[in-house]
Amino acid sequence: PSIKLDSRCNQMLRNMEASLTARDRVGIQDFVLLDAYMSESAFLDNLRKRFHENLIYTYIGTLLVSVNPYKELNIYNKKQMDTYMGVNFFELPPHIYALADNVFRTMLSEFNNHFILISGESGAGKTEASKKILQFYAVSCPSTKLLNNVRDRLLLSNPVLEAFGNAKTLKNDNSSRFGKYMDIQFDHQGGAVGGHILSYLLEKSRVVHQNHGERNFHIFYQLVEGGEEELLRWLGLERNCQNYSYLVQGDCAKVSSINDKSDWRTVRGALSVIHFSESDIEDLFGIIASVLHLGNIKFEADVRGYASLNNDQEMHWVSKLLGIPTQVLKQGLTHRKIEAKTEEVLSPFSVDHAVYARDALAKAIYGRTFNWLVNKINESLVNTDFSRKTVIGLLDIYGFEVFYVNSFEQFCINYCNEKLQQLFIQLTLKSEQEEYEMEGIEWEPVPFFNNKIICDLVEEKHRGMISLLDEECLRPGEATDLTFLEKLEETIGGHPHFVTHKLADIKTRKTLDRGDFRLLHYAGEVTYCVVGFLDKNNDLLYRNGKEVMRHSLVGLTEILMSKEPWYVRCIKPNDAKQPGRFDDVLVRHQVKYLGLMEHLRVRRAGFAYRRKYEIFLQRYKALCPDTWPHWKGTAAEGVRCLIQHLGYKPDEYKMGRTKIFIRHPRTLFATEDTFQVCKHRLATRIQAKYKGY
Ligand code: AD9
Ligand code: MG
Repeated sequence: PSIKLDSRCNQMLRNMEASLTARDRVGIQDFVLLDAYMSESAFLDNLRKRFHENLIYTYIGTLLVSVNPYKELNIYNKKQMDTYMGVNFFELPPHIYALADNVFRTMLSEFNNHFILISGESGAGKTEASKKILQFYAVSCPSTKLLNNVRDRLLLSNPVLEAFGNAKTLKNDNSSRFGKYMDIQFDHQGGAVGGHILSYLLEKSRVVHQNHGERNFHIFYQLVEGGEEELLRWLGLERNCQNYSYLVQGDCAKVSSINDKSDWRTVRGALSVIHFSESDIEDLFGIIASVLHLGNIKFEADVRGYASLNNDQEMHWVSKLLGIPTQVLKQGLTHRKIEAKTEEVLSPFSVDHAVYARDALAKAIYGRTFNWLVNKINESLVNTDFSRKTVIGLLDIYGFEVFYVNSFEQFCINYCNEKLQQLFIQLTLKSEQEEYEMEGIEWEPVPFFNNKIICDLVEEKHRGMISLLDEECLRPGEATDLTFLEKLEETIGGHPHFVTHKLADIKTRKTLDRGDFRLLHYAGEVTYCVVGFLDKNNDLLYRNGKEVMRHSLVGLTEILMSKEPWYVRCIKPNDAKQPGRFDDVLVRHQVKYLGLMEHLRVRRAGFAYRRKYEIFLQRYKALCPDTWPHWKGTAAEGVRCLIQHLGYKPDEYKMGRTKIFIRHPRTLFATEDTFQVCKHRLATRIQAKYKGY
């Protein structure tokens, strides 16, 4: 017998060793489950280990950390979706499908609204993550013919919006150049019945200018490369991107990772599915082509130095495609109309002015077309049935970015990210800790950097950068980009997160050019060149009314605050867009500014679940003979009685003033499983009882 025992012990030891080696190799799948206090280096080690094993997902509780693999992994297929459908969150390895499924089932059981906030810097994988979630719902939701129509339109809105709103940048070959918030609406059985998309701040300047190594929006190249012969003839286009000045400024019309021809076919097919008639499609590409023709219009100085035009061919196409008489177009591009008391006077443009007017027209046309496109998609997703629905919102905006030269566009994008970080902080680090305090739960506060100070610097009324910029825009003729910079210096020069050349040496020991300012964002330092700020802001003011940037973002924050949040934090492993490369310095920096360590600390010390006593008791009271069917005392006493009956151990939960706090999700899952069994038994018993009737 002792020999037997020995060999069994050896076997057990071998098993333990194997599992330890496996854990050593693949790391742990939920940071919260690590027993020891975790250092940043240990956090990084775990991420790196998993990354090299192609395990790109790791949890911090219910938050999903995703590291961009920069290669296709065989984990996004129907079989995987089936595996994750309806399974408890922590039973399987971390996956974006597990998160999507958990959100979906929580929505169904609690009948409330949710949103998934996907964040991370440019190229970290946000857009891919949002597409994976949408694909999961498309496959996992109940399907009928009607629902399938909605599903197809939801799915196909993606390639269309990406074609018109994404472009190759230095950071990402498919970079989102607009912010997108999408609501998917579900009926009470979980069928996807409709949707709605909000778009934010499209980077229109890209239509007329691209930095070296970058492209214009994909759709232009798709049309020129993939458009049918007949269509191109009708639009007056040649099949050569090099012929169009708006397409070649970045000197990289061809990108190896992009197939414009096949993308064209996808977009063309998708447009038909989302209710675009043939005439809509003709109009749409007529306008896109007109932008290309506009870009080729050149001006020469006449004898008096004013702009003159002699591009008859281009003018002909623009006026044909936009339906504007050539004369009117010509005049509009070379003259300004000044309204005097009784008459209109035409004042001629210089060549520079005319180029400016041409570009402004191209940007305006494209911007409006994009809005029209979003509206059309929304019309096709609208649900006219007024019965109550719940929604899952998906937020995928452009990520934080720093280029060699950063302008107004980066200022807007980075401010957007600053706001989202603030929302994350408010909902997780701040309110979570405040809730423990309010509920009287013993709590050691976890310190964190609150970026509210930077949000305020940008958006504060009267003193914030946006207010100051708006004010300068209201002094036409007098104000310039440089007077704006001076005003910033005067008003916020002393702010710890703002630096101009005067103070650069003292504050950061790095010099700055006269026309630059630097912001110390939560995610890092960015130096902005002030040139163009007034113009671009004017354009926003003109388009959507005053304070558009702050309004649209405040509106978004409100939309999100009313829903239950879930998080995907995307990490970019290297700057070279290469598979298998994990740059420690780069990842460490992201782990830091994304607040992942703080989140982990709050999560580890805190409680994964909390429920109001009344709700908890109502749902689970059938599991204890003393609370079923009616509990006479207070809800808190009822819950105490119930969990004692269920055998909760003292360190698994805490009783707050109004809520029960449960440390690990698995405790709640076990209770929920028992409840499901109990419900099933009850239903069977009732069925048996009434069988005879
Ligand atoms: V930006 O802020 O819009 O510039 P995103 O959206 O964060 O950025 P995106 O999702 O577009 O980045 O990912 C960039 C590229 O990384 C993709 O085009 C893919 O080539 C690659 N990627 C990202 N996620 C995955 C993935 N889960 N599997 C494989 C991926 N490749
Ligand atoms: Mg994106």
